[in-house]
Amino acid sequence: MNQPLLDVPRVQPAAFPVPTVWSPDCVRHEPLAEIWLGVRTPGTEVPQRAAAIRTSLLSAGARIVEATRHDDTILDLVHGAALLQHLRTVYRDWTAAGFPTAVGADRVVPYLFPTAGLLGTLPLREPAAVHARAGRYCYDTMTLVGPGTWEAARGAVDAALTAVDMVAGHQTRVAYALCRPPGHHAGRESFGGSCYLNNAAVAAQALLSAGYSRVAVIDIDAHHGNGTQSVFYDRGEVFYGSVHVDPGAGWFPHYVGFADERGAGDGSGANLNEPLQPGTGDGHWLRSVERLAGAVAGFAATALVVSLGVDAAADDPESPLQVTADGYHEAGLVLGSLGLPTVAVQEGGYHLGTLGALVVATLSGLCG
Ligand code: SP5
Ligand code: ZN
Repeated sequence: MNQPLLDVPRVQPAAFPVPTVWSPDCVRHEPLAEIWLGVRTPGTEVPQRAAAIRTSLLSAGARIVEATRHDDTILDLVHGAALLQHLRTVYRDWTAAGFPTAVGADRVVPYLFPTAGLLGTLPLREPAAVHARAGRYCYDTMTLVGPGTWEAARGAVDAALTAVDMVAGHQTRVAYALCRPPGHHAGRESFGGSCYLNNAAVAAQALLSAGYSRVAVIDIDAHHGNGTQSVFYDRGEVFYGSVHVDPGAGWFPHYVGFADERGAGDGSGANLNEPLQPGTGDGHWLRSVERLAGAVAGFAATALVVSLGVDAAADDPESPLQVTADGYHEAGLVLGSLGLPTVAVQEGGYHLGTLGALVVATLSGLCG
């Protein structure tokens, strides 16, 4: 009776119905910084993000499954061999060239970009210098490469592929891949926006390869997923829909994510963007999510990938949207009511104090 608190029986949380897949390699990526307007600022896409999400899911009673290693078959269908080779080797080559010691550059950062304006009609040559190669695939100065970046990005891909295995194997209708680094800004042969390999595109491709003939990717990250859009833009079997802060109002990715981008060729009509004004909260944001869900139904998708970024939340430092945890839960319910086999993939979300609860709120809606 001296320590009555110890006698209180431990209440086991109700089992959380969405399994979480994760790879311990995902915390090996430590970008340390972002070069923002030429200034070295602290990184926002930090390893603690994954730990915070994991902690919230564990307290909610989620089962955590370790990702299994997958070969490159699906990855090679999404990304070009040259980008993969670059990401695998650039930090080693950068270090061998002496940049960490000679100039104090402990991470790979580009200084020159081979834009169309630089090249005109001339061919894009492979540069001899690794510091030139740094800008060959990376399109911004915010997405640094360090010693564990490749292993983490590859581990995130394994997590997405393992989540697809669980859904395609009918072990669960909804699975969640706790991917880090995020992926939706990475294109077939390009990367940026804190993304290296496109986990959601890999999940969509894996679902196609598993026999789901029409796959939808719905992206509720605060930013437009320009990488995912570009991977599937001219393909008719994958629908991409996104709700995000309007790039036309001055927000990343600035050049892509407008409402008139509807797909091309075989993919005409299979792309839908819902750009929203800064300051938008639950009401209008959820109307956009509902329009996206309606489009998924109209597309007759047989499987769904959710690019689950929680940076549209009001507390988030990286976006001006004002969505609440209830809003995220509602979005989960709207997408969950489609009843499709679903793989949710973690994208952005940077407020360490709330992002775990936002993920839990969304997933608990998704599974109905
Ligand atoms: C996956 C994802 O959410 N990527 C977000 C990429 C947007 N980054 C734009 C950065 C804009 C400036 N932020 C200032 C941060 C200073 N450290
Ligand atoms: Zn984002």
